[in-house]
Amino acid sequence: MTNLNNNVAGVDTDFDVVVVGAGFAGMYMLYRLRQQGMRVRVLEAGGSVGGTWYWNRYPGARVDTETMFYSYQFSDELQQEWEWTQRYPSQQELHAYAKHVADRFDLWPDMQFDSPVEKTTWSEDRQSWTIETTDGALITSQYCVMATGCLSAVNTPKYKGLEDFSGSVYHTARWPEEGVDFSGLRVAVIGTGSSGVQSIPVIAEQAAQLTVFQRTGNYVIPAHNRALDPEEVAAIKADYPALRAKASASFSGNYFPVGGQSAMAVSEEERNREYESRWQEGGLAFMAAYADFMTSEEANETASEFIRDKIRGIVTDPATAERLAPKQLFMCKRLCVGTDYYETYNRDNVSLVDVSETVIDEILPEGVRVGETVYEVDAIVLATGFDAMTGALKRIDIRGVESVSLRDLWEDGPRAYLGLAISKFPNMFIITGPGSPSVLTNMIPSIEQHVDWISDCLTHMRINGVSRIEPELDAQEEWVAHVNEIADLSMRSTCSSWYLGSNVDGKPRIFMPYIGGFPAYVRKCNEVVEAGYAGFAFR
Ligand code: NA7
Repeated sequence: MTNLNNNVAGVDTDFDVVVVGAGFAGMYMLYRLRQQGMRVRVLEAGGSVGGTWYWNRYPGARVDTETMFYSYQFSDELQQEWEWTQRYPSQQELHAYAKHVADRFDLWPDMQFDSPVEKTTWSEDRQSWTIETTDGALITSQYCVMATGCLSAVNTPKYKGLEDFSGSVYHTARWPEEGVDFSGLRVAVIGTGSSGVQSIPVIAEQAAQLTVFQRTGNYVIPAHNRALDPEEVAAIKADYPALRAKASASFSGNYFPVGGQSAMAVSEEERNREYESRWQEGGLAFMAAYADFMTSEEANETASEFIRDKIRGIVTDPATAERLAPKQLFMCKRLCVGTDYYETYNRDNVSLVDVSETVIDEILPEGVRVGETVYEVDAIVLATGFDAMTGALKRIDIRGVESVSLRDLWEDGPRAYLGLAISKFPNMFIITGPGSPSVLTNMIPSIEQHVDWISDCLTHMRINGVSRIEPELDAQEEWVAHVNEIADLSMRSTCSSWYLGSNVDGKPRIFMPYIGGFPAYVRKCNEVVEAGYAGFAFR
């Protein structure tokens, strides 16, 4: 073990902070900590920066949030100089942006790639973390920041026979860097969440035959992706701080018009005009048309039925249209944004198999068996998503005070104070952890808010000569109770989604993100600081 004998606040460690993950959270954390003069090492499992935008290289992968606002705002020079080309840029463009950020701020020397972290162990004697990578290397650090991402631990269903399939199997979130050529092949796509919705139309254009296996039909709003107009970009850049502040003041941290009234407060004609206008505009703004989609079934049904009607109008085969039409509440699952998604089912080489009741029984060497039918294919694409929010943390063997295991502590669901830190895990922070708004918001502003909070906290500790921080159990339990209580007020917690962990066999059913909105959450974090870091114990 190297020991660089760096003495910070009386603690001998190789580094002041180890950051796990070099996605947008890990990169900005590194930038901030280095500005504070800290010695930092970032450990990243992948081969480059970008996190989500490194791994999700599947055909058609692009962000579903308008990128002029889904981007860093911590550096005005960066946001002024970087030129986005599209309203919803591709994975390649987002990855290029991540690399540009690493170049521009000279982040590379402090980041180590192809270094998955296997274990992190707290030592009360040494007051430091020992972090172990899969190749057995050990480093010590006074603090450990988990920037491991909310949607990074891949969910691969345990289909009987999958390993004996005679063709190739791909997961959308682990796509080969060199790409895949499906020309002339019969392809199965399993899963119709965002990754399936984005990849299906692109794969359909190349494959000889595409069979989509759908367990749940999703609501898909057209993206209407387009090249950004230089005048529009210039206008946003001229007013960036004010527009960013406006976005941060909105419930989801997004920059789009939010309808504050009930869907039932207006006439059917007016409602449908509003839905039509948002459908034509495209994107996630559809979900902000009215305020009560998640509290009134009646309001929800109006939006659901509008979209089902759109599907019936687009898909020419009525039986396929009915299979595609979502049955669950609108917005209960994450809303999808797509390009030619429903239109793709009008192609002669595309068919849809409903596996909601008759499920996929097994994978045979020649294909996918559903009940008595075998669908012969040459390649299988698993667009089956993630073990969201807790998966990336639980896959690391994290040991806190007295060697307590995070996996054991979170067996019945995650418990974290503000989604930022965990009792019994001193000097460890999580960026956008469970119990914070995270995936219900525009992720990059949420990441920046957490990174800023953590950086300020470490500065506070240094100024005050303290070297150990840990949430008090009471404060944590109170926050977790609050997170659950407000989740129960929303219909979002009533159906199956990865927000609740219900996509992963055996995962406890707990609504994991904080549903009270970005502004309320930021206020709470600030109040905690103003009250002298209320709920945290320092030593
Ligand atoms: P999602 O949204 O979790 O979608 C995964 C899809 O895979 C979804 O349709 C699942 O059906 C389906 N799935 C999962 N397991 C199975 C099994 N065993 N059999 C059949 N179908 C299955 O993941 P994505 O990668 O598409 O998107 C994740 C997020 O990334 C997205 O929300 C955006 O925020 C960006 P289910 O709905 O569970 O019935």
